[in-house]
Amino acid sequence: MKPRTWDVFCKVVDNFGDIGVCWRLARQLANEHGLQVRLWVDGLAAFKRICPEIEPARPLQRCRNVDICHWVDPFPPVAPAEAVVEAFACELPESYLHAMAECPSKPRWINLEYLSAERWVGECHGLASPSPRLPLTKHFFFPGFVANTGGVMLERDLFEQREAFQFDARAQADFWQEIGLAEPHGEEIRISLFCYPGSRAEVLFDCWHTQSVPTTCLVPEGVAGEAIAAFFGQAAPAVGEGLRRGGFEVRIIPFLEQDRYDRLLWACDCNFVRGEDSFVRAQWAQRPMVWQPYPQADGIHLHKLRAFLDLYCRGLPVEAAGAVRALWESWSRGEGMGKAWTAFWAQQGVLAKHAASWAAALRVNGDMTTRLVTFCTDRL
Ligand code: TRH
Repeated sequence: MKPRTWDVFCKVVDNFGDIGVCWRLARQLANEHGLQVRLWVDGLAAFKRICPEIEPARPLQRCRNVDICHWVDPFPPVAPAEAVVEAFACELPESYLHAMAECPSKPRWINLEYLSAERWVGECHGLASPSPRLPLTKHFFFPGFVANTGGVMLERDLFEQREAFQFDARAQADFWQEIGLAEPHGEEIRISLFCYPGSRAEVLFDCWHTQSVPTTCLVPEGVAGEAIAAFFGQAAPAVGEGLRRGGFEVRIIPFLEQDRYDRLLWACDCNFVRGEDSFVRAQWAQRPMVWQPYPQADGIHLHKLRAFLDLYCRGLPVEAAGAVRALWESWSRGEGMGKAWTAFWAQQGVLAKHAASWAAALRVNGDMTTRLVTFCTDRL
């Protein structure tokens, strides 16, 4: 039977990916599947960055049909939901686990894992892990890009919304105005940049400044500060302001609400994204993209990068595939991006077409949230 009540547990470790993924999942469960959802979050301030309606001082609030609960210690005595999602092994509160164990009909317990294109993911997706001390079994749910994984999140109407936006010049002009920019003029290229600290984006800035077409780089507030200082010799300006050198400009834009961030990705000619959720959103945007995985010790992130590249570059002509690999690798390693960008952008047309066919193929794989609901209903 389909579980009707859901508890999603999220610990904000660092950055925005944990809450970004959990918020998207919670909204989909509530609004597309009509389920009753509580989202337990320990960091409401980070949450507010991607959803401005959140009031960090309120321990309980309802937003977009989801009950948002501040996850505090000690954890309050609550009746567990019929399905429990523990995001990224965040460890459920002990008292909640015991309450789960006491339920006559045990809740379906899912550990939602990190997204990866590595092959082992398919082998581990769906595996059961019985608790050594309680009569409960946790199941691992792995998002991924191929059929034997849990897929990636895709809202029901996302393709239609994106298409309507990308074919509507007025909607795009309105969006640019909302974030304080005029419409792009002539051949101008707009690039969004969401990267990790220490990314050496100044090397790219140098390259964009010497290319013949005017280029505007849109940087969310708080991102790439060191690179801006290194290139312009001064600190990043305030939101809404920019720094210019020749035909190249860096513009600081506000950190956008999650759905508006999608619009930014849809509106730009190329998107630099990172981590997990922005990475997936850039794929749905169907524009040339550059991904930077979350940096991990011993270069583990480079294995993840290559595993995805192996999938993503299938079907691309050799030269374009080489250009994608070279830029993505050099961006993650922090060297050689200048030369790599030129070769990458020379393939712009091919990459734009490929972005659309990649998204179409990924869509066939199905939406992760729907697959999670089906998994909990049919398999557990
Ligand atoms: O912030 P991230 O680096 O998160 C990372 C990854 O998830 C990584 O896998 C994880 O290990 C680490 O956190 C702890 O990047 P990510 O995943 O792209 O998450 C960013 C979220 O912020 C995403 O939901 C999009 C959202 N966002 C906005 O809503 N508005 C914005 O303006 C921007 C730039 C991002």
